[in-house]
Amino acid sequence: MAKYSIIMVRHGESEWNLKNLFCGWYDADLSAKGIEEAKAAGIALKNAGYKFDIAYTSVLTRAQKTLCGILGQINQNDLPVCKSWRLNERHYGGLTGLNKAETAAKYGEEQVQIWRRSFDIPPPPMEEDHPYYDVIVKDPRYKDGPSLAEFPKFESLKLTIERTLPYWNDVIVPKIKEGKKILIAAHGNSLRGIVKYLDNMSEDAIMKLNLPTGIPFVYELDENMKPVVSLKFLGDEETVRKAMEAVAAQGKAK
Ligand code: DG2
Repeated sequence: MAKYSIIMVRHGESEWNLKNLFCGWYDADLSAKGIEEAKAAGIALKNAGYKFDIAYTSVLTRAQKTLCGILGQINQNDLPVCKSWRLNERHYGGLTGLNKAETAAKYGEEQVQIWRRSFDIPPPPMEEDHPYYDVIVKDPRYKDGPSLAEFPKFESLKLTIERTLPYWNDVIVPKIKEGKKILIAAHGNSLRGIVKYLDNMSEDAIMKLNLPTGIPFVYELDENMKPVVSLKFLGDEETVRKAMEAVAAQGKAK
């Protein structure tokens, strides 16, 4: 029997999703469509009657603005919000800023699929001469962590999960168990990590999961935090299916 329920949402479309660029820890803003997706997510939550006690998000603008857009719609602008780099997108390393379709044309769709969706094969590292190295590593939002020693130069999904799960287990789960109603606005891959963990998905199964932008999904959990309902999107099936396919297709050479 379900004891708890939690809502998660991948941010709305970002400027870099729109341009089809590997984004990772680069702080891309929401696109105009992304702002609308955030509002629509808020309206869907409002229509379903959701209210929250705490929200969690990453330190990246696209997730935070999505959260704000949602909170505006559900009249909860004053909701306590906790931000952590542990909910950031996976770090796309040396691929950051490259166009996904051009990268597929250059290295092959199969290689791009490995970089995007394999469980433990990371992208190439972001070297110090990378055009976005300084803007990311020296960003003051990371003054409280990660330390320079633990600052990622790249992340596979496995590595992403290793830094996201402690936050899930040590910070979010205790609040769920207190009975708090929780909303998480984060990223395609940090959320895929949580989904893989909750549903105990195989490495193969998680490869096939592409989370759409801006469509909230529900998990209902039993008293042992095991899912009773998994990945139930607040959107019609056809729209969700098409949105997932569009994300998968971003790695095609065109
Ligand atoms: C995308 C995910 O991250 O890309 O970093 O490019 O969720 O923050 O838009 P998000 C990125 P894929 O893993 O789907 O290629």
